[in-house]
Amino acid sequence: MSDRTLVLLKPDTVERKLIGEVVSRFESKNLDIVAMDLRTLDADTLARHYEEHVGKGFYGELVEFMSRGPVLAMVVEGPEDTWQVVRNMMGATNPRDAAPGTIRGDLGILFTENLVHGSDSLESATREIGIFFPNL
Ligand code: RTP
Ligand code: MG
Repeated sequence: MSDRTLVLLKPDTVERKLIGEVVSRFESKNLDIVAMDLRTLDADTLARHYEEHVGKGFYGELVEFMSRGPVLAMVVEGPEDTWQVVRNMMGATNPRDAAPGTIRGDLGILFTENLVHGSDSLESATREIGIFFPNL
């Protein structure tokens, strides 16, 4: 059974012209990209997407960063546990702690500017795909 997860290439990835580099990693892993959209996120969309973080100390900084330019939203599909496969490829939240070979470990340094988002469970994937691609 194939299953899907939501990936966002964050504004730093777009600004640094790393879209090709990051998309290439997912393609090399033999994951399918089944939807893709470049868009600038507003505060309402971010509050829905990051609902578990609304009100936390870092939330303001997170919204400022995530809305400062376009993100590339994608739905990525694989044979099983795709959200886990993608999270493993992303590496730890703080790029400083992320292992070499991961997207964050190879490409990032700063905590907030960590290049990618991937859903953290099957339930999150379903919920987040509904926010970004309601017609899928
Ligand atoms: P994401 O949701 O963006 O894929 O990242 P994640 O699951 O690895 O990490 P999460 O805990 O969901 O945090 C969301 C984003 O908020 C920023 N953050 N800052 N200063 C802090 O303590 C802090 N904690 C989280 C990061 O940019 C993280 O990606
Ligand atoms: Mg998260």
